Amino acid sequence: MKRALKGLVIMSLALIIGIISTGCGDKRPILNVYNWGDYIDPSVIKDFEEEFNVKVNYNTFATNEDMYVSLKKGGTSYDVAFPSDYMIERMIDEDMLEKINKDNISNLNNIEDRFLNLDFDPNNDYSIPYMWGTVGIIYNKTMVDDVVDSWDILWNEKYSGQILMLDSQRDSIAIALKRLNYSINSRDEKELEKAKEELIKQKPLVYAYVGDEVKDLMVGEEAAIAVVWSGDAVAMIRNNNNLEYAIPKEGTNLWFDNMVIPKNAKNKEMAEKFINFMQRPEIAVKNTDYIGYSTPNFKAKDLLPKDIVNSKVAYPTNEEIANTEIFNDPKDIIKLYDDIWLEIKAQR
Ligand code: N2P
Repeated sequence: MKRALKGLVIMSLALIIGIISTGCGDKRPILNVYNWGDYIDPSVIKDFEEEFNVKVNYNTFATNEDMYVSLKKGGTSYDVAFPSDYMIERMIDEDMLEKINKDNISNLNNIEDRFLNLDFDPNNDYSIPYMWGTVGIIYNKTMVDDVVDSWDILWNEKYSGQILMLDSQRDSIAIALKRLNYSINSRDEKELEKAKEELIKQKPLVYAYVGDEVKDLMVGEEAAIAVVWSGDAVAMIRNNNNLEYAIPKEGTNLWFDNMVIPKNAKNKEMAEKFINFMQRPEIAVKNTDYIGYSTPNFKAKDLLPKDIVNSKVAYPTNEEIANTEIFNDPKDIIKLYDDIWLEIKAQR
């Protein structure tokens, strides 16, 4: 009797372990995707899972630097990630990316030429465009009575406690550099030091350094001015028409977020299917419409409502982005950037 009971316990345990290890009977292959927060229409993940009979494990990050650190640490091996230009450059240099077989990305034909073969990945061997945009200032017209055409407004004491900055080292340092009329890719220690001092000086005026929360704070009129990525500005203006977006006259950053396959990906074939899926016109439209960001996909653009395509925030003219710079990887001076950021964040 005792023996029979023991056998039963062992058998049930084995069964339970079996069920847990196969994910409650879920035999679908897994695709691990690592993207920015608020950067996809969740129904697109479902659509992909259903069509390809795969389970998508979806995780998010807030900045390129966070994404880089977690990929370097290993832990989860991701099949698809969404870094920006300068971070792609770095990841290629550090041999962190798989080459993409472009024969499997037929929807690359839907991408406008100006988003292809950019310096950070000259043949798109490692990355396929997802979204693009600018960095600018969003402000509430009922709370700001100055003309917003310069980064200076972020240092205006009149708005003390009502200013939101991006919790992103590269973007914040770039703003301070631009305001001083330096390049956002400055490698000059003195220039970088000055940018740091300016951000430290500004800190008492700053309500908070924020990520995706910026949208709720600005829509809810809890702050007057914020530094944002253009797509978030589109999303915010949709929900509060007191808000307006401006690209400062000193110039700004023009950025490109692409999809990549990290080196230790376990499901490269499915990763390429996912990347290609994301650039199907109707899928790109879903994402663009949901998140507010700008698509590089001209076939998707044709399907978008006219007011979005004509939005100067999402689709600025060449003239409006003439005074922009694309980030480069700081390479050997990355530690200087990291140290500057740590020092700024440590200030009270
Ligand atoms: C979305 C983040 C957008 C990424 N929350 C800008 N590069």
